[in-house]
Amino acid sequence: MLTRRKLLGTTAAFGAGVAVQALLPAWARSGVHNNVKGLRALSGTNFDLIIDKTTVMIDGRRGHAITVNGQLPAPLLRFREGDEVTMRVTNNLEEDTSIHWHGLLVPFQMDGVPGVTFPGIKPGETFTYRFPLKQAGTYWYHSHSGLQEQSGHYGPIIIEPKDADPVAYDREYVVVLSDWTFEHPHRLFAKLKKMSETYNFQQRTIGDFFREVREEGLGATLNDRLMWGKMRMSPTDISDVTGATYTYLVNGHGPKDNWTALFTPGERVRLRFINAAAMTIFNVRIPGLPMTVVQADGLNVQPVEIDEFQIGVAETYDVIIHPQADRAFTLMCETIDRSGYARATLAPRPGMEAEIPPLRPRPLLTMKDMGMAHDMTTHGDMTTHGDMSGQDAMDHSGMDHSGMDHSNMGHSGMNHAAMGHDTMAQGGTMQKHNHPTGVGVDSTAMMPVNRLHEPGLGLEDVPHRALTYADLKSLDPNPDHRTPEREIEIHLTGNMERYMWSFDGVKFSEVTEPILFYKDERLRMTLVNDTMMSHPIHLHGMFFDVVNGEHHHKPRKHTIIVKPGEKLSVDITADAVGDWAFHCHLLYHMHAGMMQVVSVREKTREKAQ
Ligand SMILES: [Cu+2]
Repeated sequence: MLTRRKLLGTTAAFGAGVAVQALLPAWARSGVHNNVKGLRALSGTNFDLIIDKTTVMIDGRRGHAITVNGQLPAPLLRFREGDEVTMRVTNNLEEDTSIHWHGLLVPFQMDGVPGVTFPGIKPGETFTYRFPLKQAGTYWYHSHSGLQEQSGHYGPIIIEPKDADPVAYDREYVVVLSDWTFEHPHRLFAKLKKMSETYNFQQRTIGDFFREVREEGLGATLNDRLMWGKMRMSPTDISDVTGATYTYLVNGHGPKDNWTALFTPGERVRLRFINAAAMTIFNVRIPGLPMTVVQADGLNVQPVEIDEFQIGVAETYDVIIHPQADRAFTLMCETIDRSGYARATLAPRPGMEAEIPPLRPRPLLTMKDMGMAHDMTTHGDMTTHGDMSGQDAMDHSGMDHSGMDHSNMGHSGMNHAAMGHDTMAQGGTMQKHNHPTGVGVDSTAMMPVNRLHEPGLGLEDVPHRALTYADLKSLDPNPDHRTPEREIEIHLTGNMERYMWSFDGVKFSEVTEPILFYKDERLRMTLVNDTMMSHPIHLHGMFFDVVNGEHHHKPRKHTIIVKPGEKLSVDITADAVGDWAFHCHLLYHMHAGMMQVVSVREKTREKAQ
């Protein structure tokens, strides 16, 4: 067994540099001129995984990680569809741990969420997971205990298809994106609680103010500032943990470490992107090289060629690239708030590098991100604007929606035709909020819109093709074509300033009942994002069929980003009896309460009670 003492001994004997390469799983080592296939990834049906504390080097700095078999990221597990696998997980930490198999359809007792599906793995204990593999594709695994995921407890999974792979490629690499901090995650969380904008150093400056006054006029600029000030929000508040503390990693390598993947010009290379970050949404591009998306969240999609995509925390995308030139390319993974980047290199030979594009200007939030679909900031009629900031109508927390006088809002004076109401797929009227709106809810979206046809915050105006959820169509027809019998609406809520996060205004520790699904029913879940942040929402045990059109090739996902001010729907077939975690995959949002339990029960039994 690999103990911590032995690892430290290794470090002392060989020096940090050598030991660090040795700590990395073979597939994550830099410049290995080989396929992932055939390397020392763990494969087969029986696995021993040891959770321990390990010293790691990130961009030349020493840090303390929680690792699996001493590795950051954890070993690549290579399974085969149809096999039954057994994983013996031993906890060498001084605290409880767990492993959740993200996106895998397993019996709920094997799902690995402490307090929901099992008690967790105590220090010194070994827990045996055993389940059949019902699916193929790219997935990952991570701790569901405390904040361990932030410290390195995550790794990739590839499940080989039982039948021929519809995707042709000559070589493949796993690209695990993550965010690393040298701070202790609990300290980081405490700081967020104390002041949510601790890490938001990208405030607008007085220079910005005068530039805006020049462009927009003094009245409009002041009104805009007043409105943001009144709401106690900042339009630069895109991520609540930023590059101020994070180093962004590709396969455990910081930007300076520059993880390099080799190719021979003319080859078709499959890149399996996994966003294993705790808090970071990335925008991924390879300047000079188009990418063809072939898989999303483990399931094949109809190929779509793009130049950039946004990947939410916990999502996966497989892309094919076809580099012809004998030159290096930069794999550029810019954070959504543009406060930093993860970077790797694709090259014909080790040691080659390509230019790193500069970070693009940070995006600013708009009124649309507040669920004000009219996007009033872009309207010339600033009297409406002024009216709104001049009354307490903007104080959402204290607002009585039922009694709201719409004429005060200046709707009558608005040019509705010019506002793109046709895009309001589900939200043509004022949004209802039938949930508690106490101190934990500092805003509610009044006019949320469907934004599935938008590529994600900050990518609206890029001069190239950026992937949208509306572009995704599953390769196979959806297994269940039934029209949903029932719709449930769930609001993503929060109070940014107090760092409170919840569903329907109730944080997880105060939830009294699970969300009930009935066995084998087809239901529609509509998500309304009342906050100004993008939340990657994840349901365990079942896939979401993303309602991006009235066809039978809806993309099936385990995680979906709900954009600020967005209202979107997913259809679900409740075929997995048990209790399932349902949460925002931003780690500190989940930790603060943006989590619930979905309970799938037999309807007859429920009625009998
Ligand atoms: Cu969230």
